[in-house]
Order: sequence, then structure tokens, then C-alpha cells
Amino acid sequence: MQFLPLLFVVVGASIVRSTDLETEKCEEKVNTCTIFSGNNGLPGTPGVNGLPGSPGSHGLPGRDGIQGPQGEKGEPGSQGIQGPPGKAGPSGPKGDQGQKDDRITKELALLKTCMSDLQTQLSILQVTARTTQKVILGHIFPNIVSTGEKLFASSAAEGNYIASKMACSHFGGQIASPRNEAENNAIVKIISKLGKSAYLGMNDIDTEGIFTHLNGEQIGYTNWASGEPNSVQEDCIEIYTNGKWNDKSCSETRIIVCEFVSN
Ligand code: MMA
Ligand code: CA
Repeated sequence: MQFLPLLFVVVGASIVRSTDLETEKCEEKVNTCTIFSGNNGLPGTPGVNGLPGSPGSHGLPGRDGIQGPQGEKGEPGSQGIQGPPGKAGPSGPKGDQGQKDDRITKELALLKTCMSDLQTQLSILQVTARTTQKVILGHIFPNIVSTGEKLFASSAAEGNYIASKMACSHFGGQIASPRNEAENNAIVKIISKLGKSAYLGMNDIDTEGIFTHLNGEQIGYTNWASGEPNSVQEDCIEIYTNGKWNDKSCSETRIIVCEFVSN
């Protein structure tokens, strides 16, 4: 570091600190501006070292080294998973005829005999069950007519729709619900003798105009009298002694006719 020679100008204010023992106060003394002109002064003492400069940018990459020698052989890899099964081979030649198995033949014959015996016994049981059902129902319901699949029965007792439904289910059956002409005719046989209409099971209580069976199925077979059904107020069905149907209030009193699944 170099020093500027020649004119050495001192401009400033020096602060002289005099210790006044009495007052213990700092006293400021301002110098007047003085200009000196004379010989060059001695060079100043060298300044302290500057701060180190910031690092330079990266140099260019060096050239690639020479390729090293080949490494040692690696460990063998683990075994692969099993491959898919191969295609089936061609079928072998036909074998010789086997010997007749007497044991199986005999057991088969025995089974056939047992089956035949069971069928006979089942038929006898069915007849007995049918007879028993009819005898028992006949005691409670003296008026019975059977179709292929059902027994229609009445004690000649009377009740409204709800009472009729309850009485029939109490005896293990349900209120008469004909699904074809033969069943309708069976009911007619009973009520024509008793001389009074009966309620049928079907009704349109849930949806006006849509008559359904007790299991919710919409009715298929119908035998409405001319002009029926004719009232939104009449949610039940009565069957006249001539077999024709009329939609009717559910609170009338009618002959109770039940149906039972035939054994
Ligand atoms: C009665 C009642 C109705 C039925 C008509 C037929 C007057 O009302 O039984 O349900 O439709 O008769 O005339
Ligand atoms: Ca009616």
C-alpha cells in the first residue's frame, strides 16, 4: 500500500479529554482549520492485510483415466421360479378288460331293493297322512271339499274378514283363496249348501284397485260378478253362492271357509 505524499492537510476537530478532578466532566475543544505546506512527510506505516478474495470458478475437467482391469467373477444368482406345466402327453394304449366286480353289483342290487321298499312305505304313509288330515279336519270342519292340492273346509262359523283370517291360521290353514276355477267351485260346494257368501283371502287394502293374495302376489285368476269391483271403499272380496265375486267392505259377517295344503 502506498501513501499519498505532499500536501498533508489536517482538517478536523480533536477531542481533548482533560480530567477535571473537581467536576469530573468531559470538555470538548474544537481546533481551528490549519493548512500546512512544506516537505513531504515520511511514508506511513503499511496498512493491514486486506480480506482474502472470493474463490475462483472451477477449472476445466481433467482427461479420463485409463480403464482399470476386469473385476472378479460374481456369485451365481438365486434359482428362478418353477415354469408352467407342459402339455399333456398323448393317451396311452387301451388297457385289458377288467374283472367284473361282484361286490359292487351285489350292493347296487341291494340298494335298488331298499329304494323300492322305501317308495312303498312312503306311499302307505301318504295315504295315512291324507286320511288322518281329513279325519282331524273333518272333526273341526264338517264341510270339506278337496281339490288336487287343497282341502277347503268350513265349520259353518261366521265372522268378518279379520276374524275369518285368524280362525283359519289358528288351525294351520288360511282363508280360502281360489287360484283357479276348480278351487272356486270347491268353495261354491260348501257355501251353496250353507246358503251364505264367504270372504276370500285376497284384498286391495295396500293399493286401491290392485288385489293381491296374502303372500303379496297380484291375483291372476278372477271371477268378478258383472260390474265388479265397483268401489274404492270395498277392499275385501266376497264370493256369492253362485261363485261370482264382489268387492265388499271387510267388516261384514260371512261364512268362514278355510283352505289347507293337501297331504
Ligand atoms: C251392494 C254392495 C256392493 C255391490 C253392489 C252390487 C249396493 O251395494 O254389495 O259391493 O257392488 O251391491 O249391486
Ligand atoms: Ca262391490
